[in-house]
Amino acid sequence: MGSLDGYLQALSLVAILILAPMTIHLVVHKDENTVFVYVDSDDDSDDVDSEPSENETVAREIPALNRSEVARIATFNIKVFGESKMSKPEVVSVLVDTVLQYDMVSVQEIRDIDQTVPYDFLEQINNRSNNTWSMLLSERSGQQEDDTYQEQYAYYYNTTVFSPINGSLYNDSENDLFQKEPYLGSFELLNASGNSSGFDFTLITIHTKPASALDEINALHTVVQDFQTENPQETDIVILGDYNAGCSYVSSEELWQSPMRNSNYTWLVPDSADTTVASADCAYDRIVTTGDLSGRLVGSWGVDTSSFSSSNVSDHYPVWFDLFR
Ligand SMILES: [Ca+2]
Ligand SMILES: [Ca+2]
Ligand SMILES: [Ca+2]
Repeated sequence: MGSLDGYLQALSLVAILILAPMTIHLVVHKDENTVFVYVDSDDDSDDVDSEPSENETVAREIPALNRSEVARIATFNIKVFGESKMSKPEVVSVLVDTVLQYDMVSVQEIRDIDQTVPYDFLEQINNRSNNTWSMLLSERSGQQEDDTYQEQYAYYYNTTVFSPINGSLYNDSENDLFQKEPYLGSFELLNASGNSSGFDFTLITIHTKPASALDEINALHTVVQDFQTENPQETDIVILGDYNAGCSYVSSEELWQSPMRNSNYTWLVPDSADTTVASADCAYDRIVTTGDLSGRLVGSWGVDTSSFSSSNVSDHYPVWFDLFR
């Protein structure tokens, strides 16, 4: 690890993906210190016109924006976030400081049978923030008989940046696609004056079961389709979380066969990324969007390796991306 880890950290990247079969290249623009995921189609046979396809690759320069010009959203698996971790002030302090780097944090792996930890954590965040934070908190996910254990998901958000619309667990009762069904949260983005920006969007967060990671990643496409069937007016969707999309669980080749790699989706975190605190390079945590979120997707993203380095805090780093505010 090390070199690529730090290297990706310093860079920004946008991928607009197209239909398989295809190959992926990392292109370094030395001047801009910018990396794009660049996608080539190997199959031009269906193209009626011989010109380079308009949708072949849509990589773009990422504008340099001040932090105040963007809303920054992270996904963060806080390993076994329960009473034990919450009782360690030094760990909680790091977690609070980490969350306050962002305007919203989608948290996975809250594991507290009493369900008090997410509220205690919110209180700690508000004790240290100049702004008021709130959360959308899921029911305990994983309630079906074969689901073996339960976790809660939460979206912690700065109320001066986001206004909640609603949240609900995906209804997994019919097909039982997930061990821990994903949690959908819809928000409105506020502008710097605290008024509506006119942009609303839906987050879908997931913590896949490692042994079923590929099946559950593929099933996220079904979740998106179901959501869009019920909400045809909402096209701005971000699917983020601990996909377990790497190392021994899922290969890059398998991901390229996934319906989540169809042309409707943008993958911000490439298969070569490392989102884990341990030395192995594993791209477990991912952020995928539908298109460019009505033009709100900036393209800047990163793996937050600077907030902590101890596995006492988590075995995952936060991974973040920006919206134009
Ligand atoms: Ca299930
Ligand atoms: Ca929208
Ligand atoms: Ca690592």
